[in-house]
Amino acid sequence: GPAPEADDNVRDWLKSHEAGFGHFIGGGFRPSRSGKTLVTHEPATGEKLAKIALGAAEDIDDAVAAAAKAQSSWEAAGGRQRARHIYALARMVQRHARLFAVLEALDNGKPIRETRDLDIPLVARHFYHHAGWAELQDSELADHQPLGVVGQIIPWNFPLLMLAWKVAPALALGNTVVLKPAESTPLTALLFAELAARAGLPAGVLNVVTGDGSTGSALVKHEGVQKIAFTGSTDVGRIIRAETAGSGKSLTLELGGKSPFIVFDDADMDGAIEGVVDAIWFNQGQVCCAGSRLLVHEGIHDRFIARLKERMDTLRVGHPLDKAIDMGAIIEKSQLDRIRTLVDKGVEEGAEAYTPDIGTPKKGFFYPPTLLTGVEPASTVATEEIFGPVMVAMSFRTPDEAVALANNSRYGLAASVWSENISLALDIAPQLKAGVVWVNATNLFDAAVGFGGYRESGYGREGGLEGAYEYLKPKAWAARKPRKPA
Ligand code: TXE
Repeated sequence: GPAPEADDNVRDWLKSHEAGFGHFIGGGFRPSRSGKTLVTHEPATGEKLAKIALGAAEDIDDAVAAAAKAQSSWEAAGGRQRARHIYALARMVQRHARLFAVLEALDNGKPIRETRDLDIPLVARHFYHHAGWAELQDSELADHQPLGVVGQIIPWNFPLLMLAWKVAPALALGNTVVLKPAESTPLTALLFAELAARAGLPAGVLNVVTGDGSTGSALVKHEGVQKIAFTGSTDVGRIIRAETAGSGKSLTLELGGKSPFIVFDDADMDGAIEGVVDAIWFNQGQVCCAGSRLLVHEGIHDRFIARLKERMDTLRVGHPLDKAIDMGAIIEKSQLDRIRTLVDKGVEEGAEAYTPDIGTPKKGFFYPPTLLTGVEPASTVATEEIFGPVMVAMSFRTPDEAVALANNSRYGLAASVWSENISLALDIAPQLKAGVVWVNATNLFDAAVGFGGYRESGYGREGGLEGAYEYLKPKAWAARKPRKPA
């Protein structure tokens, strides 16, 4: 393919931090107290990308202290004043959109087309939207109070977007934040912090402590933190739930998924094929709400699968900065190994695997788009989250069977229904156990809509009014009329 676009600005920025990135605490950068560091890699090449600080309990202490110190004035500033800061962050993201988009593509391995057209614009939209909530807080939400210092732990699949989902509502509604980015993708959070300070965000309001699971765990256990908001694996979600139980901390968890993508025999076939591409090959399938279980009506199953394979033959896998590619790199070697193991397991359990003969780069961590057909509903690949570019396909006979298959999961994040018969789609949608149902569409997100799961996909919502309430505590109050003196 064409040579990847070079980006001098991003390379310059990385070069200026060659000695290593610090934690962002109390408005400035500083190394870990222990002096310990971690190295991050570029998924597309496997080469070293940056050196970051490895945070431990004492760094979390510093960050929580800085947030606690900033809390009262941030809260007292009121909604109007906070809204100004949040609007400034939104504009700052837009002004540096290109820098963020290229850095995110390098750090995560996802296509620049996605970071440029989806991730970064959605990040800006989240800050604009939540600036609106800050404005309204003094009136509409006046009977609610901020929680205080909140701890936020985010994953690597949408690094800056997950920051926005968490930081925008928390700050807008008067809380202060200690954020722990994923160990493999901390760079856009660090750039965000650097630019936020320049955009005038008061010191201590947002703190970023980098590190791994042990750093996250120290944040979860810190007594000065009023709430933990976590997005990541279901296993870690379970640990955090246990660790916060009885602590009085609020908790929101956004965990894994195995979302169904249901195609009825009267569906618009071209639309549904493009829907599948978006559902499972967007971001290399590393999407919590990826439509990863394809349920097709038996009457069109074979034709649909044949068409899908033809479409797969046209997908291009390559360097994230190449604008002509559809899929970039997998985040790291361990995830690549996990995907391989699961696909092998699927074949062992009787499924047939299809991968187009399109080639993938030799260097770096790449996996081709893959389709497993003839999958048994109870098999490993039909029930476990693969978190990679692998679709598993099954067929159904009746709408009831489609619903039963769709709900046969311990997860419940999203679902997608394809039919030209709107009464059928509207009959199916409420029966699906999922936090969001898309009809003749997939992966639609907006800052105004609460996102979150049923069952083991977690609880709590991010975005919109429901998401705003997750960062507030309601206050009921009543007073007796003073008695008149006799
Ligand atoms: O997630 P982890 P990993 C799923 C997906 C993937 C699997 C493993 O199936 O294959 O998880 O990915 C921090 N206390 N998802 O290992 O470990 C960690 O440092 C506190 C789905 O990357 O859950 C990182 O910042 N924090 C998901 C964050 O948690 C801890 C997105 C997520 O990492 C911690 C990512 C601990 N004990 C993976 N251990 C989604 N819902 O979108 C780790 N962390």
